[in-house]
Amino acid sequence: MSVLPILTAPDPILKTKAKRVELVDDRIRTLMNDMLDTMYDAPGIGLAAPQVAVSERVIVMDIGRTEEDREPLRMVNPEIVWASDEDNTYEEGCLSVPSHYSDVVRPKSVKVHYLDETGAAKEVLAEGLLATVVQHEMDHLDGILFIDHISSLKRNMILRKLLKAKKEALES
Ligand code: GNR
Ligand code: NI
Repeated sequence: MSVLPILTAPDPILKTKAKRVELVDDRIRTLMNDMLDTMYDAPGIGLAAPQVAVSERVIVMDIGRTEEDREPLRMVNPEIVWASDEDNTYEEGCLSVPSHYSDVVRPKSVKVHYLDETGAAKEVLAEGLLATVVQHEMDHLDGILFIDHISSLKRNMILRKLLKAKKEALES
């Protein structure tokens, strides 16, 4: 049970392609549980390991609406094996891009292959909000943020503001 610090952009770790996990062991299971603690604390509906400074292909999600019916999803080495032709637009945010939101267009549904916390191979058809979130989290594993899907004008404006906020936090 640990809430970990969340990196914010700009940060080189958030731009780095994460490494595949070779073995789903206690270290990975502890990482996933700490990521869930961090995600619920934030609060957020998804979190990727690079956001907590671990450059490995691990993501967690929970799109449950209440604290009572939590349904955590833990995925290791996720891969999209099918994506719908139909797209969907969703206003995205990111714990690593605090206070900024933008419409992002992505496939409406995706089939994702992954390893669960026991190392077993699984497949899930993600639709609706889960489709958006799983693609957002998988982007993090490739060093991609939602702002990389919007216009460079808007992206650079957001990055300038985040950098300024970081500098001011250092000075104070
Ligand atoms: O908590 C989050 N909400 C969210 C809303 C719309 C699209 C994607 C997300 S994921 C985000 C948490 C996060 O930054 N995960 O990487
Ligand atoms: Ni994010």
